[in-house]
Amino acid sequence: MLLNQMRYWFTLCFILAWWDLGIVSGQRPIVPETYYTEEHLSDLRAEVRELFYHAYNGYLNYAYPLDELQPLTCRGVDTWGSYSLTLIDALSTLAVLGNHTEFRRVVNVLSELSFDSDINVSVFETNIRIVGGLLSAHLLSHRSGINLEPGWPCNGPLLRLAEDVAKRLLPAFNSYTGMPYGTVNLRHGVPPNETPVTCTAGVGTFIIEFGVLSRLTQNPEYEAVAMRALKALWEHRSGIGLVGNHINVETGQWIATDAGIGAAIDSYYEYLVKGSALLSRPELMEMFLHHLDGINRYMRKDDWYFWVTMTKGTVSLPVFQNLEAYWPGVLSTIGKTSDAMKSILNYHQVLKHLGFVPEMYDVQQREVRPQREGYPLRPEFIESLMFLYRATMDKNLLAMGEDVLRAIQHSTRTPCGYATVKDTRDHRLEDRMESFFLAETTKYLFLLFDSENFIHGDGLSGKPHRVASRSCMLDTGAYIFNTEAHPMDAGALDCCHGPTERDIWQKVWFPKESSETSSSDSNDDGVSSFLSSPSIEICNKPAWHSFLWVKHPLRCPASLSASKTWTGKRRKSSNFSLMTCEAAPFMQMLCVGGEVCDI
Ligand code: DMJ
Repeated sequence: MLLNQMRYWFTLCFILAWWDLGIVSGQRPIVPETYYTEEHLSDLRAEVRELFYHAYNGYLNYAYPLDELQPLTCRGVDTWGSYSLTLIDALSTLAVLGNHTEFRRVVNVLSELSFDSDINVSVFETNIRIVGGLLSAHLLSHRSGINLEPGWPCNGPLLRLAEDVAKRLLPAFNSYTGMPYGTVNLRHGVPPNETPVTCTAGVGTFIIEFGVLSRLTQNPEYEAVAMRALKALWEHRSGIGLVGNHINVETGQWIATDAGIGAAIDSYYEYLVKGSALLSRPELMEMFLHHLDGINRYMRKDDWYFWVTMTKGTVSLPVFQNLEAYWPGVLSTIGKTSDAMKSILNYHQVLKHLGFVPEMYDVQQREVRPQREGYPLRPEFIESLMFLYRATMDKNLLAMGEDVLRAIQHSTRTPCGYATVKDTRDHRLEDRMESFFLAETTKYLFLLFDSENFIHGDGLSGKPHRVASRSCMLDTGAYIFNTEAHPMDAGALDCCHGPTERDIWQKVWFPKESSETSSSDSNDDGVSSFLSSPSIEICNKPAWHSFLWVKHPLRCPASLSASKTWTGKRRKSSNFSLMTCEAAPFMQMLCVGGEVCDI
């Protein structure tokens, strides 16, 4: 009996150790190296392609021009804004799939679209899905054979459309703190009686879209409002480096103080990392790393991330949310692949248990949380698989991706599309197909199985492009995905003059005055005093250069370039590296794109 028990424990320990060594290090995979041959992968790509078109055609046939398809009743419905949302959200996926004919057709259709409507919309959703979708399509349009306007990518019809929408969102940022309200009316601005309470992600998820807009159009306003909102959030972080999940944008008071990495906060963290790389802003990466310390210290338990109180860090909710599953993807892009792998294995256990990752899973009880048992076809888990696979090439990640594909095909397919799972315990369906299914879930699935896709360029080659006297390099693989999976080619930002750093910060600090003052009359003293405020350092001081080579150094106002302005809460150790060597493959792509280089 004792011997049997010992044998059992010995075998179990052996299996666990093997599992840990094999999968976590990526050296001895469970999936044999011979599996996932090119032929197999080609079949998987064909299957994802078919899946995409089944849903896309279902939308066109039954729902367009309304926002979304109702896949059980085969009808359409307006959800987020009455602006043909799914069509715009799906556009960059058409480019990734290489369907240039349909891409061109949709671009033509969009030229008729007007956003001058008397409707209230979510500032966050409109930004990530519509502004992000249009900007990404604008930057990808050179691939589709569209006749480009002279001066592209610094102008063009999709850019103008994106700017038109962004302009309609700008009134939301006119709050006392600079953090945006959650809703605007596309014609009349912030509705009277709008609540001043916005979620953290709703404040901190603009720098990618608004940064790209400013760099392409030379109008500093967009990047400035996004930076101002980020700065305000940062200044309201707790003493242990965490942020809550809802804040009053007029007073700066936290209204919901639970801190996590998921719902209502998620893309704030994502945008610090991606915004830093896309726009060569190391200060955003430093902010992220500061938060990461707090997250690892207080939230991380056995590679799950629990909700904790933002000031004390005590666990308030020991759950895993589907929306948290983007986190291993973010960790992969900064080189923390081992941490990423451990969490993805946890999440995969949930998938194996229920078939899908539910909205909320109680880690201690090992069951779904009541009221949060659905799966609305979200992308986060597959998104992380894709990023982690690019970083490790561990074929177990392909197998996990195939698990997702099988589950979607088996349980959610309907005669005209794919439907939300209402309850992951019995796979009952509900009549909704969110637009992110075509923007993100299908795109990440395809990209997971398509190593040769142009998106995965290795940074060693690109397509030179010239606009007037400026030259830039396109299509190097330096693609940064916004949180709706719309890829932005970082190299394209170098094609346009963009505003100066001074113009941007002038606007951040003097939003009202600067709209009436040209940058040449700028007030040096004012800007300088802001730059030296004890919050974030916005210029690239020597300390940064020792970690990171920035090909185009951040444009500090000349008067400040020699000054030492850092007085904020700096990490004690000065020898940490912003981009670890493990992150080099990812950063290399940005390097050729003219962005951040690895060290
Ligand atoms: C998408 O709209 C975005 O990925 C957002 O960041 C979170 N929610 C959905 C997908 O789940």
